[in-house]
Amino acid sequence: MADLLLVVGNKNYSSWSLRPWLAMKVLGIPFREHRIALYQPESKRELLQYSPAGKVPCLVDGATSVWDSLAILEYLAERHPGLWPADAALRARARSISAEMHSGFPNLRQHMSMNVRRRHPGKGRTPEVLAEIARIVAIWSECRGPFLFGPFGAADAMYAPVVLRFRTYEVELRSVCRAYADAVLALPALQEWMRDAERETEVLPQFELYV
Ligand SMILES: N[C@@H](CCC(=O)N[C@@H](CS)C(=O)NCC(=O)O)C(=O)O
Repeated sequence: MADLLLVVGNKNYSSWSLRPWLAMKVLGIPFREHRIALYQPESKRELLQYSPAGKVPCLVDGATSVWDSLAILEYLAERHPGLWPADAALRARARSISAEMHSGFPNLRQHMSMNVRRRHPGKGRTPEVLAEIARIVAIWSECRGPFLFGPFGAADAMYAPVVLRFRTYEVELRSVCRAYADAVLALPALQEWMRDAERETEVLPQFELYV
């Protein structure tokens, strides 16, 4: 895995891209990154050069392409065991909440889309969103500290975009959940991602929900 290439989208908006990017940065896995500005006339053609799904993120390891954020984390975990907890029961829970995040929370995605540069306090709080936030609070309430299962791992990478959504929409958190979100926000790698997002100039109207 000497020459990994991670293809990502706009850092302001691409919640899926953030997951493997953050995991690789925090674990110190060397990689080159290639950013594709999404939803431009040439974007799809370029995406398809890397990923048969035509989406980011995509990890290229020599002749092997791995697409879809959870599959990339699993691919990395085969070589970096620290991404999942060593204990089998904890590993099962970490995988369960990661899969739950991967396939669930449609209302949160729709009404609180990731937008690092913006602040929309109080927006997006439909009853369905509030129910999904309550489920996330329940998951985070079992945080072992400083991250969900102690050291930073794949489950934290999966939930990092939610930490950024809660920042944008100023979702109030208390005690252990606040401490968890703050620990994720304080990661130098996440700070780097946020700085990169601030510097981007593309504005994608479909993700600018409340302007
Ligand atoms: N389930 C996929 C979702 C990937 C996805 O939807 N990526 C979006 C950006 S965040 C994308 O590439 N959209 C570009 C397009 O569909 O043209 C994953 O986990 O990686």
